[in-house]
Amino acid sequence: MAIPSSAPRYALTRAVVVSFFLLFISFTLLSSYHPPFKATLSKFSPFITSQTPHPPYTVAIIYLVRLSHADELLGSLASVNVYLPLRDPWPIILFHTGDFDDTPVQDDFLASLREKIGGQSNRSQRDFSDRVEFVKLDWVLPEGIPHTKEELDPVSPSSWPGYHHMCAFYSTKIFFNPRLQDVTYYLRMDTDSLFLEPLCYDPFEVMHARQRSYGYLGIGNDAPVVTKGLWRFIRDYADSHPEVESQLNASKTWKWPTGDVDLDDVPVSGYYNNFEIVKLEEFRKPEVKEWFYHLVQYPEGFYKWRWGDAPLRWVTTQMFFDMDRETERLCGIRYYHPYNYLEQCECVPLHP
Ligand SMILES: Nc1nc2c(ncn2[C@@H]2O[C@H](COP(=O)(O)OP(=O)(O)O)[C@@H](O)[C@H]2O)c(=O)[nH]1
Ligand SMILES: *[C@@H]1O[C@H](CO)[C@@H](O)[C@H](O)[C@H]1NC(C)=O
Ligand SMILES: *[C@@H]1O[C@H](CO)[C@@H](O)[C@H](O)[C@H]1NC(C)=O
Ligand SMILES: [Mg+2]
Repeated sequence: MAIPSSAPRYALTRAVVVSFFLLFISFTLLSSYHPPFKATLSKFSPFITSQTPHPPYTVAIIYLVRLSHADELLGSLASVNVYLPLRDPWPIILFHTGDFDDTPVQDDFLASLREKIGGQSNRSQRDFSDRVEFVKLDWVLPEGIPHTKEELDPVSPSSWPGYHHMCAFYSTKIFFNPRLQDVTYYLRMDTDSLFLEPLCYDPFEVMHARQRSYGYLGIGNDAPVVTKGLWRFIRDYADSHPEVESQLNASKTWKWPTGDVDLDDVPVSGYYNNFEIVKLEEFRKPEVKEWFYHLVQYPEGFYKWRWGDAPLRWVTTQMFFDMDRETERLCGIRYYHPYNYLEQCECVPLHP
């Protein structure tokens, strides 16, 4: 297995093999796990009339949430409610790590949401708040790395381990979450993501009509301080996977660092994936899974070096997708998230 040359040797312990194996088992279990998604959908049957046949895909709007950021989340949800025109009332899934576990906490939050978006609305439509689901995640530090901050000495220690868990979750685990098993597309939002104006199309209809695998708003890059070792890790993977290397070679938008540079000074591009639309099955293909296995076999990547989900999403799409045919820059979405610099492009309706 190729790992960055600077990597401490304790990465390759038995424990890592064990956690790799557990992940493999959980991936395998997924094929036999059927979450109650059909049942959930039927909740919305008032919507599905003969005029609106069921679309050939399913959708979930997903957030990773914290009770401490509930107000921010309410604002974001309210913007989804008013500005996102969706042909169906898709579920809104709030992934949390325990702080939303108690029913009174959930009920309080939903009451605040109803208050925020105008209370009980027109009963011809199911309330927005009825579409909200809470799904608990169990975050445990992987084996093979020290479990204390002092010993591990992570980059960005003040946000460790929550932020680092978040990066690992969105980079690899999300695609295999049991709740998303039967979901075709997810839309991710952050609690600090906001839609600012109505959108002139349903973005899932666009993804479906154009057969896209990944929808995004813009591209930036992470600071080199949080991508230490990542270029070398990618280089090693390409060296041992010729099909990945030729895909990268063929991409017009992929640029290997050139010249006499310290790789750790070269930024890695990244989608501003605090908004993203993902066609899940495309990220579950065997060759993509193999890349994810490789990442989780090197837990220092997320937990010590704080590699982010934004650059990793960029690298993953570049490695496995035809960027022209499978990714879509979604235009006309007026959107705000701190520190994202989005160039606007015009909103063109899908069926003008
Ligand atoms: N449960 C939980 N969620 C987190 C944690 N850190 C970040 N998140 C969530 O992950 C998403 C991205 O985090 P955010 O702070 O917005 O990161 P940024 O966009 O990179 O500045 C947000 O929806 C946060 O609510 C954490 O420690 N625990
Ligand atoms: C309820 O929705 C229907 C159909 O969209 C609309 O005609 C009606 O005016 C709405 N009523 C209220 C009270 O908002
Ligand atoms: C990719 O490009 C590099 C540099 O041009 C070349 O050395 C390498 O052989 C190419 N690899 C594949 C698999 O096409
Ligand atoms: Mg954010």
